[in-house]
Amino acid sequence: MDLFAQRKIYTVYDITSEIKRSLDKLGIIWIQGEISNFKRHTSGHLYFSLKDSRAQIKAACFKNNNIYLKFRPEDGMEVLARGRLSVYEPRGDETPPLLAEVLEPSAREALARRNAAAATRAGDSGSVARQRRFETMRRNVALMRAGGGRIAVGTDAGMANTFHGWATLHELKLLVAAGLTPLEALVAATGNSAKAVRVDHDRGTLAAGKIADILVVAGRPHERIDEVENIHSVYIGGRLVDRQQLKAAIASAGPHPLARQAASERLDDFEQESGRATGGQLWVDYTDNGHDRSRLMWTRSRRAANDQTLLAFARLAVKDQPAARLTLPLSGGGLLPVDASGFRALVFDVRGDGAYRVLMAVRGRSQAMPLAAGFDAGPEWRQVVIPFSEYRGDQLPSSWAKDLLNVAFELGGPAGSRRWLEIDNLGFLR
Ligand SMILES: [Ca+2]
Repeated sequence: MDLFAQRKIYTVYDITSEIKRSLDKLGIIWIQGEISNFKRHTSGHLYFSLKDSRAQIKAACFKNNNIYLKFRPEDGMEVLARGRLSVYEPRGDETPPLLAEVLEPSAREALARRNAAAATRAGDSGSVARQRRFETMRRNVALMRAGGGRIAVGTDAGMANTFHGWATLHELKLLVAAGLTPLEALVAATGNSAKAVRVDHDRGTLAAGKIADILVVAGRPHERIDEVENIHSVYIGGRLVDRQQLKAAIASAGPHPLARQAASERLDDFEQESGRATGGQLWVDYTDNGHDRSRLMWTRSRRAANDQTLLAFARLAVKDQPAARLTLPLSGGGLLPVDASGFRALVFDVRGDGAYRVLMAVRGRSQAMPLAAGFDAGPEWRQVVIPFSEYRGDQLPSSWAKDLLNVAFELGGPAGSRRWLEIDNLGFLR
């Protein structure tokens, strides 16, 4: 066998071009990292490196791009850079591979700066009081640990001025500063948290049969808690999360490309013992706001033996256009859009006392401008079919049925009036 015949030999130019082509294929990318070796050249171009705990890459932001920067980049600042990776053939390894067109402070950096500005505004007395309170909390943690108390880390969601997710990691560091060992801090945020909210049967520890929501960290956070931030990979329900794609989606200006779910034909027949809809969602009520607001009462009712319905009564407020609504999110939590484009109509059985509206919320549209269609209901049960073509709304995109978030039944009417509505067998029709 002639080994030499199989050996492909590149010229320097060819291989450099090959690298360039591979990099071009990546297209526009976003990179998050910390600025180091920052230099502003007399030409106006910016040169720096972006680094994290394990790697760094050289970058440049040319004058025509950086004149629009709304902040002063400096060493140690965490930023998001948008640009292309490239190589300039005549000077291969001398040119920075990352050519940044856009530079912006990372969300965490922006929040830290806003908080620092707020602390300055609050003045010294405010920050002294805050420090004293923080010191008390730190001592309490140490006392609880010494007393054998079990310490659990709660959620940071809903806490104003915290960067959700990262704030929890930061809390682990604070627990260690308060006297916990790094391992105890990790247990506080995993096994102990799960026990505290009684979900330890399927969460909190790694074991066969438990839900695989796993954060893989590069390093030894049980010895050095700082390393808990070196996130290597994230699994949700056993599936690897594509973090690059997620970061790019978060950084993009448009709506996030959330995966759509296929709509199911049957939405709710009101027979589930849990009280949830057929797909597991919870119905949500809404009434207008204000001093005199509409009241809405709703419950399961019985249509026949083994056949239940949803029965609603409303007493409408004395105001213009009072309204009470019952809303069914089409996916759990109403977050993921649902694709109902394979269907042609909404169908349901209904009884009532007059005219009503069905509203549909579409992703990317304000909830204040839902699609609407009217229907009538009398004292006897009847089936109502509302073709998608009957829904009306301003600037309606033709593909709206691909992006549905929820369906709502609205009980409206004259100020101060009383309405009722009973529905069953709600679904989509092919
Ligand atoms: Ca039923």
